[in-house]
Amino acid sequence: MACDSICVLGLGYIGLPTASLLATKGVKVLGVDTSAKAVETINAGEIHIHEPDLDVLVRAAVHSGNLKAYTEPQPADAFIIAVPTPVTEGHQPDLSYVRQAAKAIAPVLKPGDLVVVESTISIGATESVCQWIAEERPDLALPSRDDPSAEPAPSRIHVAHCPERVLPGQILRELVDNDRVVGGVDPASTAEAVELYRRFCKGAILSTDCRTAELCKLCENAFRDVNIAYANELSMICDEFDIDVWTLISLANRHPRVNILKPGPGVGGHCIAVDPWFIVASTPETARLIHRAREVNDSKPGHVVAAVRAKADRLKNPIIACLGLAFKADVDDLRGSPAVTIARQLAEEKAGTILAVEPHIEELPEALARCGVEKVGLGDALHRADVIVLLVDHRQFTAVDRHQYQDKILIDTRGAWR
Ligand code: SAJ
Repeated sequence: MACDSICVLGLGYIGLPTASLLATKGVKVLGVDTSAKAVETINAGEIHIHEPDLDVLVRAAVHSGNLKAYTEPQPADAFIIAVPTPVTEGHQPDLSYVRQAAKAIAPVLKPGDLVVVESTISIGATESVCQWIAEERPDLALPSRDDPSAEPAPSRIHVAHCPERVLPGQILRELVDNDRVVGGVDPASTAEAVELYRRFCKGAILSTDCRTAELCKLCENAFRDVNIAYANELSMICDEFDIDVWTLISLANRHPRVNILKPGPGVGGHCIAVDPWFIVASTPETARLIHRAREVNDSKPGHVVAAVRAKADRLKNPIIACLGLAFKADVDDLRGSPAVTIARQLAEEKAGTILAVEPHIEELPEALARCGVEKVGLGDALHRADVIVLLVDHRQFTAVDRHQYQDKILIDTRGAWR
């Protein structure tokens, strides 16, 4: 494929690193984001999100002249859609951003172009992208899964799914090193997309069809969710019998075929706690285990709140310090964080004076500030609190010597102070 220019839609945690990486490989990249502020920041060679080393990469990409950001899609040879796909309150996939992106690129598409969806999507959604484009551009021939051997028409475009798989905090390394799964709507689309990813991926590029690629991404995150649910359920069983779950798991994991994950305050972020719902929404009767695992993990913050209250309620005017608000260690991302849910619930239930320590953010989220949570530094929290709840294993917290705080009640939801 003669792919001289790539338009990346959505310059967030996936789109911006991908766009910058491609630009530093000499490809002309046209980044698109609906946020004018993000576009302005990127064009100044700066970043609007936090990810290790991303600032250096973006600066290099912009200064090379190969990356420029816009608020509207630009003509290119290939299009990568990396926009959010949240779930609604009722746990239904919300593909509206993907639909908007597909409709937005339709006017600038030309025969021979490639469209790749990297966003996590429901089974069948890559084919929906074809349909959304066809509605805008009846002059273009779209690939068909039902007729893969159809003769390529001169007006044909290619459409594929290549789900992103990178771990926040390690995005730049994983973007290059991870294996990628590429599923085209037809074999020609798969082949075109494989070529594109070969340009910057060192990992294997694995070809399949679009539906398999869609479910592959979903089942990876659901696998993780189910396994974390198992660990979380065990932790709740252990609490009933006064058994230390960390000791239990470390013993069980000495079995050659057992590898239990870590319990925690719940599962957060915008991937593992979200993607299993895509499977449940498509197959509500069949995806029973996946559904139940989601419920188990979602119940864990409430269990932690009850455990904190069981101790704090015995004290008069207790001061409770919540260490960490991010969804996992050493990131600044508070999206879907169980730690935020716990701090908020403790404050709303008036369990005591609630202090929160989060070294990665400047200001408390509005929802926490509104219910009276106080943001303090680590030293202040450790000094003032009667109850210290470790919610995130940020390196600043795991370095704390718990033996210095024997006179306080310590609740370690991450097993970091063992
Ligand atoms: N967690 C536990 N116990 C564990 C592991 C994780 O409680 O043993 C919790 C974390 O604290 C966090 C949540 O699970 O709240 C998710 O964290 P994570 O680090 O496991 O995963 P994410 O959400 O940051 O990234 C995942 C990755 N998927 C898999 O590992 C299968 C990543 O590769 C995906 O690209 C990403 O989702 C995504 O974008 O879908």
